[in-house]
Formats: sequence, structure tokens, C-alpha cells
Amino acid sequence: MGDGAAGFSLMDVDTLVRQNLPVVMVVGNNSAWGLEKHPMRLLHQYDVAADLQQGLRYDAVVAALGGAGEVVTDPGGIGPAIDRAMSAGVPYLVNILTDPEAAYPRSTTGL
Ligand SMILES: Cc1ncc(C[n+]2csc(CCOP(=O)(O)OP(=O)(O)O)c2C)c(N)n1
Ligand SMILES: [Mg+2]
Repeated sequence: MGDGAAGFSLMDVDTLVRQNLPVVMVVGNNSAWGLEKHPMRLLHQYDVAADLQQGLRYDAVVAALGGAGEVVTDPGGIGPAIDRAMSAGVPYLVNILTDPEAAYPRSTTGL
């Protein structure tokens, strides 16, 4: 999920913990609502109300709710982090920090 989606949904980890469901969550954390930010820039040459806190510790939120997690900043660290997540036995969030300036491609606008 994205970091924006994490903001919408992470309190549900409380349920995962109480129901003993060791779900693995992988967050692509670009400190933005990227799907809003970059099309705004494309269409209007500016963006507004699309930035989120940089480097926010969504993994620490999951830990506070009774799960666990970690931050990843290097691509080579993603695989080992997911391995740890898969064997953690508790809900686990891998918080991958990415470049806010990197716009992902989209085909729906035809642009
Ligand atoms: C409940 C709800 N509100 C608003 C939207 C509109 N919306 C679609 S994508 C998006 C931003 C998502 O940001 P993030 O999860 O960080 O993903 P990113 O595009 O940055 O990878 C929003 C607000 C939505 N899909 N659902
Ligand atoms: Mg995002």
C-alpha cells in the first residue's frame, strides 16, 4: 500500500493483533499522495494538499498496536526485510522510503 493508504487504514492493525493474524504489509512511502500530486503538477504546473510527513514511521505505529516492523532505505534491503516480515509471526509493516519526486507512469489519462 501507499503511505496515504496507510494513513487511511492502519488502526485496523489492532484487529489483526487481537485476531492473531500475522499479515505482512509493505508500504511504498513517498511522503505524498502521489496519485494526486504528480497529475496535478502535470495538468496545472503546481500541486496542493498532496504532501505527507517525510519518513513517517508507519512501522512504529504497527509496533505500538502490538505488531512489529522496520524501515528500509536501500533497494537491497527490501528482500531481507520481507523475509523477516514473513517469519515474524505478528502483523509486520515494511516501511520502504522512496523518492517523492519519482512519478510513476499511468495509462488511464492517455498521457
Ligand atoms: C477513501 C478514498 N479517498 C480518496 C481516494 C482518492 N485517492 C486515490 S489514490 C490517493 C492517494 C494515495 O496515496 P498513497 O496511498 O500514498 O499512494 P501513492 O499514490 O503515493 O503511491 C487518493 C487520495 C480514494 N481512492 N479513497
Ligand atoms: Mg504515497
